[in-house]
Amino acid sequence: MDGPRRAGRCAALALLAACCLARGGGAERQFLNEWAAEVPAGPDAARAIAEELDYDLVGQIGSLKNHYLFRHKSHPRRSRRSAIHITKRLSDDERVSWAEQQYEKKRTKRAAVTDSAENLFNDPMWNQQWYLQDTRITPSLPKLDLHVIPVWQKGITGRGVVITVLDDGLEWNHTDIYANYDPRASYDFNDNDYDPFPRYDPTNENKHGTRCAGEIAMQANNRKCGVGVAYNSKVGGIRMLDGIVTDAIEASSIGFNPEHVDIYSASWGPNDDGKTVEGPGRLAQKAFEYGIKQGRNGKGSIFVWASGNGGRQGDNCDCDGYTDSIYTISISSASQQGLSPWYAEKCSSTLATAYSSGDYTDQRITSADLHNECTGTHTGTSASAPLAAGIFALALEANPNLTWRDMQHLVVWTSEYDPLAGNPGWKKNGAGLMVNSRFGFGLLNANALVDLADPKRWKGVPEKRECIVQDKSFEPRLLRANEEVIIEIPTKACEGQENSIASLEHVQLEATIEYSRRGDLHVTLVSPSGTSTVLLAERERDKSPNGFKNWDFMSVHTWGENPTGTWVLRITDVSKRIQNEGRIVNWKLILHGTDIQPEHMKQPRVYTSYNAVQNDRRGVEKMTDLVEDHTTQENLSEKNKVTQDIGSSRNEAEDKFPSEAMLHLLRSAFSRQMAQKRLPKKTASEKLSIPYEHFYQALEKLNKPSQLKDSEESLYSDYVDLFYNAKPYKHRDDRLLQALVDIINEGN
Ligand SMILES: *[C@@H]1O[C@H](CO)[C@@H](O)[C@H](O)[C@H]1NC(C)=O
Ligand SMILES: *[C@@H]1O[C@H](CO)[C@@H](O)[C@H](O)[C@H]1NC(C)=O
Ligand SMILES: *[C@@H]1O[C@H](CO)[C@@H](O)[C@H](O)[C@H]1NC(C)=O
Ligand SMILES: [Ca+2]
Ligand SMILES: [Ca+2]
Ligand SMILES: [Ca+2]
Ligand SMILES: [Ca+2]
Repeated sequence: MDGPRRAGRCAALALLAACCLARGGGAERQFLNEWAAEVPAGPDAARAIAEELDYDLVGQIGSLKNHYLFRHKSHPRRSRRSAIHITKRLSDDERVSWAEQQYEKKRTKRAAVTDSAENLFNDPMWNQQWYLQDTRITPSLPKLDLHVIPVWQKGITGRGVVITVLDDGLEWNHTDIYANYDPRASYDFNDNDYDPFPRYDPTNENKHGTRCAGEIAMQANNRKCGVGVAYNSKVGGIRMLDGIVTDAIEASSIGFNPEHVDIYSASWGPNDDGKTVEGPGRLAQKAFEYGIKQGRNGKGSIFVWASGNGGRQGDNCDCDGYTDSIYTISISSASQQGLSPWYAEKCSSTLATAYSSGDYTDQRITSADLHNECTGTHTGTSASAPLAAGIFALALEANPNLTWRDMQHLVVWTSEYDPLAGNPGWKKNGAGLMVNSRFGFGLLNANALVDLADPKRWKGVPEKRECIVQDKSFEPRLLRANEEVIIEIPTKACEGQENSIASLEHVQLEATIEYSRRGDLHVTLVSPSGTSTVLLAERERDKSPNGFKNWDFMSVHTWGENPTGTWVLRITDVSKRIQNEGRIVNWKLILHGTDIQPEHMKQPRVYTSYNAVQNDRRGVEKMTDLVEDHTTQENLSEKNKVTQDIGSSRNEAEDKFPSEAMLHLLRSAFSRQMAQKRLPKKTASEKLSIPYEHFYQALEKLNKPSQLKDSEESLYSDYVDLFYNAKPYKHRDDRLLQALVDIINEGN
């Protein structure tokens, strides 16, 4: 009788699969090997009972006098049936006035009720927007979102703020976007007209811009798709990726109508193939500088940039001059599980993180889609940057006077370490800030950011200064494999000059390095406070002999530190390729910051548990948590065992050939993205004819590089090269995963 009612409720809440799965067998109880009993004679009697009847005495229950918890020594820890005979034996004892076996109390119900945001909007996909309102009720998932709802509840929804998406066009008449569409923030640089409407084609190649814009500004409460982060902001589209991209087109897009546009969101950049080193050309660089100086009537344009999806290709965003720029707020991704996804790139210029897709079982991002449709499968760092842009729009509504540097300081000071604490690579810098090359300063917290931006609270940061540290007598130094070059850089940070710096923002190392194999170089910089930052990490695929020519390696990891003292630059090559050689020709250290500490930094940053205030169910669901984690782990370890077995027992014959599933997977995924004639075989329209379980296995393997056979690795590599050669593709969505998701969706 309980079952149908619950089922009905599930449907009503549109929590569907997750809900009904979690409810499992409905009314079935899980009994524990614990009994509560009232023993009026007190603790000595309770101890005696425990002894005689084969229990451990756990102790008094809270502050309830004469109530004790007993744990049975031989009864199973959990069972579906109550142990009536044990209960009877206990309650029949004359020293016991009452006894009851303990069972697990489902807390999901209460949790669902306390999800007050659930019915905030009538948009059909609202309940899938887990990164805005956490609807997850699987206890093994952390309870997290971007804390946007509390901002909306203050009436801040992006009103009066203009954002434009630099991409492949915008389907502006989409009924979930149209009301917020701003023609003055829109242009088509591919066709040179004022209409950024995307070019339709059979593969819907140009869906990307519309999806990104939807994340920001989908209308709320219109019974269509979902809800944008800044659902009352104005959004435009710059069509610039659907054609030949030139420096001039980039510059025109970056510098489009900067008095009118507040925020530019870009989810593209140089190829994420793991071997490209490229930054903005002369014009694009000037456009950035112009926007920073003149945009928003001198307060500076806000440029939001996706940090890149080349993780699987061993790429690092330190070789991408757009995300590496001090003018862009570079955003990386975290999965629903609070983990760094497989496509994410590491580098020291990433400022913060927003949610996006992860493994294929993780939920993805909801948005508007081409042909007036909706999607629940937007992926990659592409999907993270627009969420950040939406959050910045909320901050600008709260305080339109924020400068581009105010925004970066706000991000640094309010992003959260706690929800991503389970990942490796965190360090505390000399200013007490937690930072990680995967996530920058952590997960964006919209509520904290907007609160701190409040004009009553935010004083604005002091004027920016720049101090350049050089060694005029430096002679080029030789670099070799298995050796390291250490350069000590003592500085007083321009003390006594008008550009002296006491509190750091960005640090750039501009260097020219010649080397026979660029991808083998590793560069670290240690600050006077002892913060060690990787400015360049190895890239296996980068065999280029071209080195770096006046490249700016940028780091935000020493933000807030005092730069006075000795910096240590260390260049190494641990590849064991002894033929490698080259030299560091020149370098300079560029310190950006302020002469006095910004007001908000005078008290140290206090890190609290991310969900201490809202959404915290960890206490409530502790018991269920344990159980869930237990099963999950068991299953995981079983899975691992299986994989390991396969791994260790694989023979040489197997090693030579990639699995059939892998082959199909690569062909199917890449065929849609490449010119058909360039494919290795006639596979373009080949139907996926492998069982789904194999398909998923292949996908899983691909996501975990360590499980790939050498032959599969090189096959993947060949496909990636073909892919990038066919068309320098600048989109920052996770092309492979996106293609696979599309295949699966079509299959169903
Ligand atoms: C949007 O414009 C396109 C191109 O003119 C048209 O085909 C489509 O029907 C329009 N969509 C809506 C929802 O009006
Ligand atoms: C923004 O700055 C202007 C000029 O300094 C001031 O008049 C205005 O009140 C400020 N607005 C807010 C919201 O602080
Ligand atoms: C985990 O394993 C248990 C026991 O082998 C099984 O009953 C359960 O369905 C599995 N759960 C999942 C999610 O696969
Ligand atoms: Ca056009
Ligand atoms: Ca909507
Ligand atoms: Ca990249
Ligand atoms: Ca940047």
